Amino acid sequence: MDTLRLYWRPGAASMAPHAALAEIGVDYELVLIERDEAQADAGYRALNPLGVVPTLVDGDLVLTESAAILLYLADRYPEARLAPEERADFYRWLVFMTNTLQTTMLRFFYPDRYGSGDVGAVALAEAERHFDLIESHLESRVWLVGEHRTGADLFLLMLTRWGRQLDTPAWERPHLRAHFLRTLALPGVQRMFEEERLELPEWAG
Ligand SMILES: N[C@@H](CCC(=O)N[C@@H](CS)C(=O)NCC(=O)O)C(=O)O
Repeated sequence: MDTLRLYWRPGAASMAPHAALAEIGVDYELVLIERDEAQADAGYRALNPLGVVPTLVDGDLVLTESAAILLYLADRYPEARLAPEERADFYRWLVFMTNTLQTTMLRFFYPDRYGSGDVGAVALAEAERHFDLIESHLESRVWLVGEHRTGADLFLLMLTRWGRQLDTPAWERPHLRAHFLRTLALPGVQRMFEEERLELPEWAG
């Protein structure tokens, strides 16, 4: 069987699939793609036409989009329980995160790509509202969906970390902070943080 290969960059949208691979415990190979390299490298763009990370290669399969990679890994390795048995809420939160919050964060990080005007400021306010919604959902929950950690929690950890750059950092919300710490303690997440050499905030060290 071929080793799974993940094209990645530290702290990027590859964080969640990277943590998922480590949580599964399967062998994987990491291929670092620098920001400028991704756009310029025709070989990489043959795998990922937009020249972004992540891309997962599993034998003949080439898969882009971080949420799709999580869903694929959840199906391929059911014993890792990356998806709960009841799928509806899992789909809802994962799609909300990738389709709504993640795209808002990208507008916040790269306002120039989205036209003129107050793109960044509007995205900032929107992202704050999205994190508030997740915060209230987490009020009575340990994990985002179901009774154990799923791929949705790995995705949320990634976005909570991205949200450290907002005016009110996402993890200043108490339930989001508790969720971040809980998810951070997972062995696969610890391994991903080490492999990506990501710094932790002081309160999480
Ligand atoms: N929706 C995509 C977004 C991927 C994405 O935008 N990745 C960023 C890093 S977070 C990237 O590679 N950007 C490089 C660039 O835009 O030049 C996914 O979730 O996989």
